Amino acid sequence: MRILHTADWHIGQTLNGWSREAEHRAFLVQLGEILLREQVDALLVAGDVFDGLNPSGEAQRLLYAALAGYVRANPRLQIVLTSGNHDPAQRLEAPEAVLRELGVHVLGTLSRGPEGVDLGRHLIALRDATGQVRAQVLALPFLRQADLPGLRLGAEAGTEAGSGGAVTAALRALLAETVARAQALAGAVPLIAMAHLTCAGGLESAGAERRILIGGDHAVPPDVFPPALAYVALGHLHRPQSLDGGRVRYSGSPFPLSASEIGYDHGVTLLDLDAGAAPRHIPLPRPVPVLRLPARGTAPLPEILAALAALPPGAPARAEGPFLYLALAADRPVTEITAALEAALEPLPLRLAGLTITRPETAAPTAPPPQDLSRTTPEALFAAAFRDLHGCDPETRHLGAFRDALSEV
Ligand SMILES: [Mn+2]
Repeated sequence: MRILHTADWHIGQTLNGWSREAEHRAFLVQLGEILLREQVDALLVAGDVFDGLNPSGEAQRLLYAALAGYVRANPRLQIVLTSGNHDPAQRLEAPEAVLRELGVHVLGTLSRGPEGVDLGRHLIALRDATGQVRAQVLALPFLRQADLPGLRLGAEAGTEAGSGGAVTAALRALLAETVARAQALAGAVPLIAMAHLTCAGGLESAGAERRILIGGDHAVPPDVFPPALAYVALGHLHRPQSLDGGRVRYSGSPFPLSASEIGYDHGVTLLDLDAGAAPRHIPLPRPVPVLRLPARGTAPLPEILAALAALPPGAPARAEGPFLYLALAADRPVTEITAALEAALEPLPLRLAGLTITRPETAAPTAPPPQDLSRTTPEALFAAAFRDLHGCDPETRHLGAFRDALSEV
């Protein structure tokens, strides 16, 4: 019995206006090959299927075509998709009735019954090739504040730490009660969970995924997942990583979704229930290179231009070319930098994904100490700030604009 765990597809994502559809298409093809090659019985997608709350027709077409292809290639394949914080929860599960006929379960929102979480919907039996139930999966979507009974009282208690503790306590209670009922229904077969949240001890993917859980900056410890869960398939953090000895795991996203993720070993996770082995990470090739210049920190314009000139020749067309993040240290006026970059990038088949221009940090120690405000003028402060930002004195038109603004204060 083999289960493939993946998450954070972010179908429909764009970088600086550039579509990533070709990369998603390539990933979905690779995934189909892995499903067949590894003889996977069940595919779990733990949230952030789509990148935004309003996925385009193309994005939806891509998803459903891939799902149909997987089921066509292996009619016994079971697929479970849950929502992440990026997904349109209601829309994701709108085609639920049709997908169910194909063995595809989609859970965007948490359903409750008189007993609590509706296990008729959220507990899904996974069968092996012979049709025997070999595992049960408790499929939980991204949880919102209203999904955690008792949270509101604790959250209103005040402090950040207090509300974080309240989230953990409320989630712990929900999982304890739900898993206990699920375990009773599951009987002897392994119980697996899917969730989309930040788990403490997880390595953050800086800048890309805020610590989001139920509208706050909260991370929960891995032990909120009761020991009765043999495996917890998580989504939300884009770097593949194991917690609690591999029992709780982030599969990571299939490819970098921001500059901070370039160094991640992106892939999917294969879980072999019969072998009883640790989950196995299957790395994925990058459909398109994602570059950052420089690799770390910032560099001045001449260094960046030299690095651009040294890049190996890439794709024939820019629309398929590598993504490029640039981080420059401002050693001259910003307008001069952007003009030089535009000229340097024009003939290259690169897609600019992001550009930051910052003052070099070495400027800080040499900067004059803060002045006594009574001994300076607003205009002198403006001129100093302008020089600091652009590396030259403000022109008459800049001073004129400043005086206009000052007169309106
Ligand atoms: Mn995500």
